[in-house]
Amino acid sequence: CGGDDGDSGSGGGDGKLVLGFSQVGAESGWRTANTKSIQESAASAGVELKFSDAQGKQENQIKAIRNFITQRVDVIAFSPVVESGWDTVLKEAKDANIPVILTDRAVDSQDTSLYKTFIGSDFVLEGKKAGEWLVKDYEGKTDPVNIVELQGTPGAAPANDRKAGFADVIKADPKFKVVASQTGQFTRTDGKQVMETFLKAQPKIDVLYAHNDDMGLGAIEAIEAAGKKPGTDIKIITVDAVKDGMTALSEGKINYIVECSPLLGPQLMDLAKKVKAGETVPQRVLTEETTFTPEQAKAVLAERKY
Ligand code: GYE
Repeated sequence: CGGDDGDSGSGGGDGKLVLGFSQVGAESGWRTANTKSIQESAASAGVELKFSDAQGKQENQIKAIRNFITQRVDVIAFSPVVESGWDTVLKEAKDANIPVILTDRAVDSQDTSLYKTFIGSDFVLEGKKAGEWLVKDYEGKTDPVNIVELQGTPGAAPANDRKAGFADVIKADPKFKVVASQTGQFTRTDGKQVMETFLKAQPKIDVLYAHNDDMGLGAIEAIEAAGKKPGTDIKIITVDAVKDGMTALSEGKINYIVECSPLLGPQLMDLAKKVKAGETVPQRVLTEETTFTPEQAKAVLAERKY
């Protein structure tokens, strides 16, 4: 059906909505739960999902998006591995009349007409919540508090924003010092390795702030191997609240987790259908989230699905 330019996709032969989705990879428990949510809700919403795993590489995502354009899927959704560098391929999708939904992570494109909507968390707010817990925990104390930070993937929205939100809150009190901050790529392996180097290089670490549970869990192994008690000798704050993180929290090895929900599938299918039908959708759809202390983790652990 080449030659026509008006239609926004060929659709499935059986009238099913065809959704092309480019996922970041499988770097964390969060990501695994997110993939499962998207696959399961596509199946139950009767959406034909073309799923592509970018293995952490932007170039793979750009290729996948171009393939979706060639295949003329109805809607393209993706979770951008980094924030920058999307204008060209998004313009190609727009020119092909294929609507794009940003899922989980943002892009920094100035032209917001390049995508229909963005569904996901407020990562700055998550960083702020992490900082606020810390400020409260050290209330009334004056000694310096040495913090090490494990950042997510360089250039990714959740890494940039969780760092910024946290820094913004703790800067109000000069006793808080981030003495080391490095990427742990959102993975357990890197979290462990970078924490090992922090422990060797830093004479005194009071707090670890990890941008996700997996890096925190890797760091716990390094802390224990160094003969220290995670959660006691070094306080630990993480983001996500996946089951393994919540288990460590309930055991007192993590002190506080800021929740980031990976269960975006049902809302994504809903938005994809609306966008395909030409309905207007909000530019921004925010995920609802909470925070957990060890006591709260214990109370919900049994029912935690991911
Ligand atoms: O926090 C982290 C994952 O983009 C919100 O990516 C997501 C983040 C999540 O690897 O665990």
